[in-house]
Amino acid sequence: MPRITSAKVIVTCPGRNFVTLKIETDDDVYGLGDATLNGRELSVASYLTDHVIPCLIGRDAHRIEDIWQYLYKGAYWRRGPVTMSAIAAVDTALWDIKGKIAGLPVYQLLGGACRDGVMVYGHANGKTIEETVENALHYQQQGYKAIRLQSGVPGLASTYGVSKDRYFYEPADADLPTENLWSSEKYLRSVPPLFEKAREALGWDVHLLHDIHHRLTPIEAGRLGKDLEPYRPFWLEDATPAENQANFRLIRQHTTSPLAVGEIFNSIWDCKQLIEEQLIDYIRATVVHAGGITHLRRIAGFADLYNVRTGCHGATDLSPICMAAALHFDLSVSNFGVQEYMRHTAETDAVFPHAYSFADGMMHPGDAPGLGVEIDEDLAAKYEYKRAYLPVNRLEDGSMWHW
Ligand code: CS2
Ligand code: MG
Repeated sequence: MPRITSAKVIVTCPGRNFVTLKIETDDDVYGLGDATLNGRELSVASYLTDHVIPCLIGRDAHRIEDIWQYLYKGAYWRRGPVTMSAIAAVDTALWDIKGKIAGLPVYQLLGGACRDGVMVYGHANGKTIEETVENALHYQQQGYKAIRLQSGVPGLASTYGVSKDRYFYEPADADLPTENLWSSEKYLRSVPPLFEKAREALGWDVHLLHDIHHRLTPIEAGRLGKDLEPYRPFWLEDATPAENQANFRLIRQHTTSPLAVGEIFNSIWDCKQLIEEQLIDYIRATVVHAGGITHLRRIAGFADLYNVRTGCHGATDLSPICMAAALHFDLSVSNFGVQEYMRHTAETDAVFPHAYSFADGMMHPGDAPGLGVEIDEDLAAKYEYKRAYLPVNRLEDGSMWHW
């Protein structure tokens, strides 16, 4: 058996912060797992270094399920983003090890490919509707079959999802949170014309997505969903905060626009009611924040019973290791829907050389044994951790709002 001999956490900042767990075995095989929690990175690094790594030494690296249960049940304190990101990092690294020892890409261990490639969606955005539509046309020309549309809101200085740079969107933008102003009224007026213009320019053979980023009340979300129905959105994401899962009943009663939620979920319990009452169509939980490949498969298996498909989060704060793990999962899971793909910068890709590839709107994890991602530790060491926070959001009267 491959015995775990050592493990360490690597924190690096090639343009943005990433936390990586590296587990080594006496077989000379090592595995990598992403442990990045945007804006709270060092808490997961400490959780791993101070509390998890000492418990791993000497264990059989092949016992993935048992180690998952050991870390989840054994801590007594269950769930939460820090705990679940740490467990995810261990789990991901162990799948990487198992694949390398077997000489197989991880998707083969998960049952093999059940599709030829993974449909991904890209992010088109702009300050105005015209700019966003123009940007979306570029994505369409590059072969994307699914495109997310986010546009500036007239009367608001800035909004979620609109980048300063044309192709790279990085929300964690300052060493203390910047403050944004928000108006749901202004926003609600701006989205239907965006979709109208986008359909005119892009036609109907492309999926169009939109992220509300938790900013509406359920009844407002119901109205937006209804207003967008003529443009057939692929999904409306994070329409309203989901701590109270029953809130989605109200949205569902008012619209047939498909709903996606869950990038901040970290366990099956965060979406149990949403799935079992069929209040959503896509579950956005992903490898790093929802307990690794092992737990994500459990969520997907449960979702499959209710015709809910997967749509893993894939923003730039999820490292290439998470991206690779998600692609192995996506390729092998029966109820796959779509995968988010926000390209990393060249600096990040150089630190994490990887086997996954993009062509014609589809991605593939590649056939290297394990996950097919490396970390260049010398290069990683050159980029020191730099505190960076997501912005906060206030209404125009100064009240705190959901970002
Ligand atoms: C997002 C993210 O990709 C998305 O849909 O909502 O950009 C999200 O804001 C960040 O991942 C937060 O860390
Ligand atoms: Mg989102």
